[in-house]
Amino acid sequence: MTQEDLEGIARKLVKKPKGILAMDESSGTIKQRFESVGLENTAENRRAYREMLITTPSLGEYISGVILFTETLNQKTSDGKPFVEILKEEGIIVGVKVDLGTRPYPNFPDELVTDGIDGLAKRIAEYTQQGAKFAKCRAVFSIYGNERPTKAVINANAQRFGEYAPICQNEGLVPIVEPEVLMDGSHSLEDCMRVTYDVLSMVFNKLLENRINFKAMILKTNIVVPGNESKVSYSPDEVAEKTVRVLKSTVPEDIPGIAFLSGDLSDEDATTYLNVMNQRYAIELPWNLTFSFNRGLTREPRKIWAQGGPDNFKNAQRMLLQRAKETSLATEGKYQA
Ligand code: 5MM
Repeated sequence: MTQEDLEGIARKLVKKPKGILAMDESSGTIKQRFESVGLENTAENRRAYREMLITTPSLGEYISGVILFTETLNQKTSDGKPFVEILKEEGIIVGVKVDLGTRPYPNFPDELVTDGIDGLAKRIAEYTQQGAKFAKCRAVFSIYGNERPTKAVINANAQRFGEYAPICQNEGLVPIVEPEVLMDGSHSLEDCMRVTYDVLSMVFNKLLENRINFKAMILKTNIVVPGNESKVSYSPDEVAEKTVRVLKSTVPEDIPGIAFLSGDLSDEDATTYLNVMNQRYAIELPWNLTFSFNRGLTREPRKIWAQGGPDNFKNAQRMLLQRAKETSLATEGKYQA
């Protein structure tokens, strides 16, 4: 795969009016999501759930790419068709989560660093054989007053992105770099703004130092919002203005697009904030602003599907398509609640 090929894939992934469906929950995360809808976390339930998402008719109208968990790459529908084939037929680009989760950082209680750089090139060779064209690696940062995240942990995670992204580009995958400032806690909008600025600045310093081709990568990050325990609320205009302000001062112009995660936001808020950013700022921004939601697209479909039966299977797919359509409209600032 040449650098031009990778640049083309990156542009296609963020081209409006489409965005990315992140369905790459690791086994621990999907356990929690299944438990909340009364399902057991078995390998067959995970496969069947992902079959429901992937076989949604016309998904490719709104979705440019899906991020799969590694176990899903090789899986098939109940009647034996490989998931990767179905996605290709819909024109959807296949991606894979390549990080191996997080672990505590020694000497820094309650802070996490991302694992998965060791042996990455070798694993990527398998994933590209299985049809993957892009990768995703995520680091998480939680805010606790002015104490956390520490500079050391921001630096450690940024360094990992600086290693991960060139490996991907050299081995033929477009890297999605996902630094996520978590919503957990009572911090203010200004705290989130400050930390998101610090994190993105350091991440892009490390990427630059490591000679990444910015045209062949995608940034996936959080919208700038207060913590989920904060009592203060802000208008979508304020959220959009703060988010865009941070991005403008940290993200290089060569990046083709920024795909937001939905985090702990409601479906409605996540879609509205993306919509307002595109309505107010799209013209002046060098990158496309789109989505790479997990919860914001799959929360409602999962609840419906968990009730079981063929009608709920179809209704869950209708709900996924509806959420994908609404969020797609938001990439063009045309969403109306
Ligand atoms: C689906 O969750 C993804 C993987 O998380 P774990 O490693 O914890 O299982 C996650 O990276 C996800 O792609 C992003 O956070 C976006 O999801 P949301 O729910 O924030 O839109």
